[in-house]
Amino acid sequence: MNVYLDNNATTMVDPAVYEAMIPFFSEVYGNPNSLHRFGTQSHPAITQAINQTYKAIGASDNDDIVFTSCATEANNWVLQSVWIDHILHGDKNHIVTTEIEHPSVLSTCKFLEDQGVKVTYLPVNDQGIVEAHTVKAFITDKTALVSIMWANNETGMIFPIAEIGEVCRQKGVLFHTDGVQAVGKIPVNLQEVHVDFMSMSAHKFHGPKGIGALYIRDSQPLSPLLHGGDQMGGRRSGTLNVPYIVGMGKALELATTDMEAKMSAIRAKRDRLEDALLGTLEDVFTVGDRSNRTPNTILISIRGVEGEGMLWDLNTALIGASTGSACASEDLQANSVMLAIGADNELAHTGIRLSLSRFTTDEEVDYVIDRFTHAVKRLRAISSSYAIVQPTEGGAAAACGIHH
Ligand code: C6P
Repeated sequence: MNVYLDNNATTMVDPAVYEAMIPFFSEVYGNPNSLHRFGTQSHPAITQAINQTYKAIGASDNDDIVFTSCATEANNWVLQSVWIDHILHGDKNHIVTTEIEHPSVLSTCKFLEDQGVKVTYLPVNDQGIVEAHTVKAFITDKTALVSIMWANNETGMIFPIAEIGEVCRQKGVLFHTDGVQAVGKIPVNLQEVHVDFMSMSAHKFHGPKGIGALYIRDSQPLSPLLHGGDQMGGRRSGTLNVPYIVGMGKALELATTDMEAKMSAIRAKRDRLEDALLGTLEDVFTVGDRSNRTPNTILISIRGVEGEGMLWDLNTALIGASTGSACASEDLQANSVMLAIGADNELAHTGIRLSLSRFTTDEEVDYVIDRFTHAVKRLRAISSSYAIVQPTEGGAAAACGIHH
């Protein structure tokens, strides 16, 4: 049996999404900016995708949604353009973010620090999130932007975005959230929370890779990152990627229709898997209270078992998982999110991220419980260190908010 449990890295394209995209490769292929019918033919499908996207995230008519090549582009765009508009050409000099953002935010912040911007990287608490009062304490009259993810890609922990948005609104500071791991997994309604900018990526919710979007509240000005032919109302130049835009709209519609039922089904499988692993194995810990986690995610630590060794055994059993974010999977560093939460170095080398999707079956969950348990026992049996590595009473596991 092949089991894919790395859905926070990327997802399978839903067959219905693929079907919807096909005509726009070889039948309706005109440039949507052309005035002839080959170009204008695609307009209804683009409009439909835009409407599907607005509806899925609760955007209103005054807001803009601009399609990008990915969330990395959307994150770069917000941070770099706020720097240009409000720091280079304004009187601000400060950005607030967290220690555990995706590298597309953290590396851009490092780049901006090199340009002289002051960046505050807020530490996370033992649940791997930042509370609104902490954000409030670090906002100054020089703060141009707060950028905080909606849900973390490694732990699945959900940040209090409504409260943080309210703090930013009261303080008059722009608020960007990286919504990549939230959109399509948990309800996102931008009429109910105050967010100025939100990044999304279609391949995280069964859409194609290579398409994302930036939501912009109330048509706020934001200098473009890509200058050129003034597509998307001048916000992002470049010929529209019609098949992928159609795919993103369809994927969002599918993910958010009957969302509660879809989420409950995934959550039930995730909880069964988590309970079985925690119930069967000694010295294993999962990160964060699961009532505040995206319903598909488990980050599990296994004392005495290196994450990479575990991945190898799982891969041999045809199970795809990860030690954390896919873009950090080629180094053998400790999991930086676990370290930020307070895990010790040894524990932070043992994290395995299991992320399910609506296509994960009960049979697959049973198979993973069996093979995972087998792999842990095998690796511990050949480990020279496991026998002497024992958790201390109320020690690292409790201190880092890792739940047993
Ligand atoms: N995280 C993971 O394994 P792109 O690649 O641009 O579509 O999405 C980037 C991105 C931005 N923000 C968050 C919170 C993300 O999780 C990701 C992608 C993958 O966790 C690949 S590194």
